[in-house]
Amino acid sequence: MAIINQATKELQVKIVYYGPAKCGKTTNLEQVHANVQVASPEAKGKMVSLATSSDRTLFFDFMPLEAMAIKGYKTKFQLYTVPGQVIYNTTRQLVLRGVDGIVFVADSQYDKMQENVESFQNLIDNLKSLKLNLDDIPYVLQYNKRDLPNVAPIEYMEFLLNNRDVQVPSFPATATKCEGVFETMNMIVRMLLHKFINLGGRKIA
Ligand SMILES: Nc1nc2c(ncn2[C@@H]2O[C@H](COP(=O)(O)OP(=O)(O)OP(=O)(O)O)[C@@H](O)[C@H]2O)c(=O)[nH]1
Ligand SMILES: [Mg+2]
Repeated sequence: MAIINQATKELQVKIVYYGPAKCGKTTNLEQVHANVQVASPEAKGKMVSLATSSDRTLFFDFMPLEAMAIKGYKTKFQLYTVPGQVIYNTTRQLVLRGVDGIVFVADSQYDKMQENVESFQNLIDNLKSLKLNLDDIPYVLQYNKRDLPNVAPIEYMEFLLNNRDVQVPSFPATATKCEGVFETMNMIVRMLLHKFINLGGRKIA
């Protein structure tokens, strides 16, 4: 769970964007970086892409973001993406270490449904290998690329990906136009802060 430094009143939260290759994870981060409104220039760090070839992430993308989201606490959000290509599984496991919240980005194109489902199962398996259970981690779904002509209906994607005991918030998106990008991020942030406040409350009590 998040790193809470009581001395410096700092909360550090790690959010990982997960999903199949080319579904639009890096694009989400690029849009956040380009369009986020911050109180001061220092609040938004540089976006770092480690080992990228053309538009494929080979290691991860990283972007830090600071906010005074909870009274008295400086909150540092660390946004990461994983490489979606199947062969980079060890890297995905590495990036998932210490994860607090997950955005699962699915590709809405009909012919990507199998890849979406396999990537979602891969997420569950990789969390298991870290002794984590998806049911214990706040996560949201994003159905990206809604601008394309050959997309599956939202209901079908919900049936495939949002079918666990507890349904989670899901958002249609066109990341290239920044549609749905902030809706998705704001929700995972809200869920994480909620979890933190509840934990904090219990600790104080
Ligand atoms: N039409 C359309 N294209 C998109 C959308 N979002 C992303 N793309 C394009 O899809 C391609 C892949 O996007 P990325 O953001 O690099 O995908 P990724 O999930 O980071 O891919 P990996 O790093 O390989 O896992 C790029 O050419 C994007 O411009 C969208 O909403 N609509
Ligand atoms: Mg990428």
